[in-house]
Amino acid sequence: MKDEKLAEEVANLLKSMSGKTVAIVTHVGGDADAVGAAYVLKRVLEENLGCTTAHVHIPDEMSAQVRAMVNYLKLEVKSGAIGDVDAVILVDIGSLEQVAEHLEDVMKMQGKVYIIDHHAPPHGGYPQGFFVFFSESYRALCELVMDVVKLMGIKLDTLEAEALFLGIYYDTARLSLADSETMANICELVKLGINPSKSIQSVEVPIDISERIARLKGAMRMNLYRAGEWLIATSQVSSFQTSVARAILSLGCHVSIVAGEYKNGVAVSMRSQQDFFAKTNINLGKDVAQTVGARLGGYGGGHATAARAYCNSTPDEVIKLCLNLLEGLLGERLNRV
Ligand SMILES: [Mn+2]
Repeated sequence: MKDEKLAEEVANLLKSMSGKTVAIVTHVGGDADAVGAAYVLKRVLEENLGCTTAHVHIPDEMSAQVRAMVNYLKLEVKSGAIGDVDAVILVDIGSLEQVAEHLEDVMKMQGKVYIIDHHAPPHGGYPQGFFVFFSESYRALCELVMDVVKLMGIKLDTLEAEALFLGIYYDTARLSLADSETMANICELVKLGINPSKSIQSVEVPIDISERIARLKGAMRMNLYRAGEWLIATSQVSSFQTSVARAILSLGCHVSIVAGEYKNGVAVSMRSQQDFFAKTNINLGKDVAQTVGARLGGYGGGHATAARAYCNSTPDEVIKLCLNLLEGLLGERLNRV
């Protein structure tokens, strides 16, 4: 186990929910990892631990893939307010702003808010009265949930195993970041009766035409910079920034930064290659997204090679700051290619 002490603490937390009503809240829009973890936690709480009810909330809008996974699992997602519950569990959250429309409700619950995560807490930490259970040694939160379930001696059914598999599969970039322990966990899930290709097919949805256009426009509008051996590409699109950042990275740059208007401000998504992080130790979540969000009147966070920030600014300004930060971190000037 990557962090047995943490898994034990989470197990004890879940056991303490017996007889209570719980709201489980994912980050904005959810993703396979957040949904997989929320689904299994809900099932374990309700079926095994005597929790009265555990409602799952996914703030804001679900992507087509998240919706497909929710439907496949037949997971009931509560719309509307969190309401009157005994405890709130935030999963895979990264930063408090990720609860979006539920922020006010969550702040009112201080003392009864529990965060189960594999993201580092934001710079300033979480407010008083929030209990944080996290370890960055887990690539996917679903892997921590798997350890917790194992410690409690609970046997997963096939659909629960599939939910964890999907979370681990996508949060490890389709297993490309999986270590030997993760693969051993996958084997255990397979023994529970899952069929990986069937699970994956059930949540893979064809890319929507507007997302295709965003990716291609993003490529057309690209600016390219070089610092020594590193190539950094930037672009602007008015939607699908994350999808575009991923697409541009796959073209061959080491870092991609894609910004665009979002609600009343700007969203910026960034991605980097694993070897860029390995050699430079630049963590996009901690070193770039958090700083950009904080300096430009918003917030940001994420992982070493995948991060996002929301800012009160313009796309040009946001990209400029990202490039300045990278220049400083690399200690080398960026030149236009
Ligand atoms: Mn995750």
